[in-house]
Amino acid sequence: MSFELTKHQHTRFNPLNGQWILVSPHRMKRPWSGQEEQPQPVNLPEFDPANPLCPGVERANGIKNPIYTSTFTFTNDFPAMLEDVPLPPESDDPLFQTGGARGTCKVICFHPKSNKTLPLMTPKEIRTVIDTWIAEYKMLAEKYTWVQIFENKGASMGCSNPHPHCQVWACSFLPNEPRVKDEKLRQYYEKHGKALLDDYVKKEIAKKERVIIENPDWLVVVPFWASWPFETMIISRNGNRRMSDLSLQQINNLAIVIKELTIKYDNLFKCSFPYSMGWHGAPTGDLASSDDKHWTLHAIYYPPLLRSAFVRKFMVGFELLCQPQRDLTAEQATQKLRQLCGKKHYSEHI
Ligand code: H2U
Repeated sequence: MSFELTKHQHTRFNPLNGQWILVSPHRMKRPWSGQEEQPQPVNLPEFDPANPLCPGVERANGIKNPIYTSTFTFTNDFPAMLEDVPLPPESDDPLFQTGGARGTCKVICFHPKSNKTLPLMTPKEIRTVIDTWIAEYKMLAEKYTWVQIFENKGASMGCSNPHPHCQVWACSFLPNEPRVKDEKLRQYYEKHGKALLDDYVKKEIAKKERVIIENPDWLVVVPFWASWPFETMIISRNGNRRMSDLSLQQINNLAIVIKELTIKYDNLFKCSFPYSMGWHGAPTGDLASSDDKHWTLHAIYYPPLLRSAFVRKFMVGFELLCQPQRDLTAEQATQKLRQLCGKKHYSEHI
């Protein structure tokens, strides 16, 4: 019996974090359940006077939002990090180490209407969101080592408010994920003289097995090492290292890619597809001037759904105690996402 990637169990290496995942394709009774979803209508009102993210509504801190007509950014009223706080004393006990943590947290509303999500917005409106990301990023990058732009979409991903929005957390330290990624990317560059993700993009374009969308500026793939069933990455094809490097054309093409990918996601199970997504690029602040040739700007989407709008994957048991495991291979997930329409949202048919 000879080995087949989509048939036989194996492990795959994630070069971005040095971790392995277990792939068990034989557990898929059939390559795809073929289950037809009942479309999930989105019944949110355009405006909810009780929603503190809506235009003109008073937030928890008593401040009234402006009647905004595009994006709107404010400092989170319940920030996980404050700018000016005392630092903990240094400890020489290896078992009770602490570190300083200063930062700020912001909320960016994408649109004045509560019933809009990125796939339902126009490319021009999405461009404005990207412009806002870049503006916030540039501002915070001057002071902070890491600026994390992220969107939690859907209650199942911990999103506390249905109004379309994302968050930006900027901090004085390099958090775990980017710290390990920085190390791995640097080691690869030192060994091969090229950026890992630049090489990866070239290889994925040649192989075609995991490509969902490509244009001259961006590549969307289900990464070879994906652990969530429909995990994807949007990777810069032009060696950008940070959000702040993007040209007008790259921003325009990114808006198109985000719309297409999120329409595909929504069309997969005919629901407003939940996910946690965010951008990773070279560190900033005190690390901005250090060597960053090993970095390539990219976004990662981690969606929890597995089989339907209601059946999600949990990272528990073996995954929590040992390593992530998946049944559906990255290639099967790619096929499914690739063949879905990325132009027309399912709700247009309801
Ligand atoms: P999430 O839905 O991803 O939790 O983001 C909403 C954020 O909005 C959340 O972090 C903030 C919450 O702290 N928020 C305010 O800052 N002020 C409010 O009046 C309500 C919500």
